[in-house]
Amino acid sequence: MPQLEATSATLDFQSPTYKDAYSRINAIVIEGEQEANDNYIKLAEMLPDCKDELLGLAKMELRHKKGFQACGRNLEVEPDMEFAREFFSGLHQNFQTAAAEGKVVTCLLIQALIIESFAISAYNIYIPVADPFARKITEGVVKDEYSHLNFGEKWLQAHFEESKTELEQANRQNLPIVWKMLNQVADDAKVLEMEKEALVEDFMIAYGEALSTIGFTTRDIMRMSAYGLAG
Ligand code: Y39
Ligand code: FE
Ligand code: FE
Ligand code: FE
Repeated sequence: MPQLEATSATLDFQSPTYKDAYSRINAIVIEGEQEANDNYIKLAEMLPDCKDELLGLAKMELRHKKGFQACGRNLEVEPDMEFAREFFSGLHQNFQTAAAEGKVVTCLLIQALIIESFAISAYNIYIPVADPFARKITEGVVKDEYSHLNFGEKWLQAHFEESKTELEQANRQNLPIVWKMLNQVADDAKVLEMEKEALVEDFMIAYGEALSTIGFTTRDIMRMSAYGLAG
């Protein structure tokens, strides 16, 4: 049987179990998009040369947020925003601290590499199992997320030598938080038929490719990817 048919036959988007899991996943995505908006506005202040481009990315994130709010309303799900704020608090705190210290490289790693790679993996894995309304919205959103990742890659590639040490340190500090977040969301994701193994794999492909584009060697990437994996 084709996989898409098998999938839609087993998922009931109106079941209490689905809607309960969706109330947290949908909230995570809404909160993530709002924080991405805030982060690109902050980055626009930190990188005046790229101000217009970054404010453009910030605007896209607000559109994404509105799209995902519509997905929740469509299923008559109330997003659990308190859960979502707690979910993002580690990366949020680290971004705020880095911004206050003027550490633009760390801010770019957190938002434009880590969070964007997380978004790309989650959205690509969600699309085939989403309800038809959310699928349409998410297909439009994921295209934008590649352009956000691309912004970070281009900037960090152009400043690789002077950014390398800070990137390694920021990776070491923030990658373990991502594994923690993935573990925290794994059970709810499974209810939506999104497998944790697939999320991890797609995240590492997007993030590893970005590190390679920026200038890290395969050996560097292997070493950097190992942080927090055990936890
Ligand atoms: O750049 C962006 O738009 C990123 C903020 C959005 C974050 C998406 C985080 C998705 C995690 C969902 C986990 C579901 C299994
Ligand atoms: Fe987005
Ligand atoms: Fe984005
Ligand atoms: Fe790329």
